Amino acid sequence: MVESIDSLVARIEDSKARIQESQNSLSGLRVDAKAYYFNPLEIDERGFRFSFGIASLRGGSLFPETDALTFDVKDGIWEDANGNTREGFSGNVRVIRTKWDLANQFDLPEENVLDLEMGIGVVTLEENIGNDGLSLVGTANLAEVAITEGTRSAEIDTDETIRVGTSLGVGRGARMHWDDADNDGFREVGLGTDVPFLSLDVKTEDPLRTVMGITNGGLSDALLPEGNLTESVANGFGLSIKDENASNA
Ligand SMILES: [Ca+2]
Ligand SMILES: [Ca+2]
Repeated sequence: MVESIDSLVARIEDSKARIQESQNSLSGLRVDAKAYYFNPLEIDERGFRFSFGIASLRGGSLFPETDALTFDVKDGIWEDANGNTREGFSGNVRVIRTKWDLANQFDLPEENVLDLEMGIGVVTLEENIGNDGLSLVGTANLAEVAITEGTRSAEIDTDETIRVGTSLGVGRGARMHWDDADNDGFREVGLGTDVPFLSLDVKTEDPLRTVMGITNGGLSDALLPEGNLTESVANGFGLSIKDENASNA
């Protein structure tokens, strides 16, 4: 029996779609794992870097970041695990540190962010700036724990996350954030600080809504109009905070 060209094409298209689907689900699980690694001093036009450790994992679905006895120094220009570029200096020592994706663990709706970070013996020295923000941090913690809660979705233009942590250690830190992690054209801008016993970072796609929420004890959100308020106000002045060229804009 000769199959009609139309049905053959339909079957090929169907197979292609299924292959793409399985590739997408696999790429979501891609894990960069290193064990007993030693990367000796590397010097080139981008700067210098060296790292070694017992175990380092990036990209797992439940534990996207885990380090066991790792030592990492970078100077110059580098790209981080999320594809962001930073320039400056970064030095990290981690006896044990992990991030647990609780939103994934408990099958929360996809837009929810709920991360728990835990570390023992963590030294952080950051003096760098990049496309996603800037960090000026010098901390040494015997133990640290932090929780991040909020939303992150290309379908939402008012995403907000807050990260609150506590630690037993010394040092200070300041951060500025301006990444657009969900590529929806609205940068998640914000500030962060580390002081003894407290670490705090706030990121928002709608700074005006966030500031009004903070100044009104969080009650205003239900009373405010939907959509990105900062953008609405900017539009009133003939301006826009949205990058229409972003891939999910
Ligand atoms: Ca968003
Ligand atoms: Ca965004």
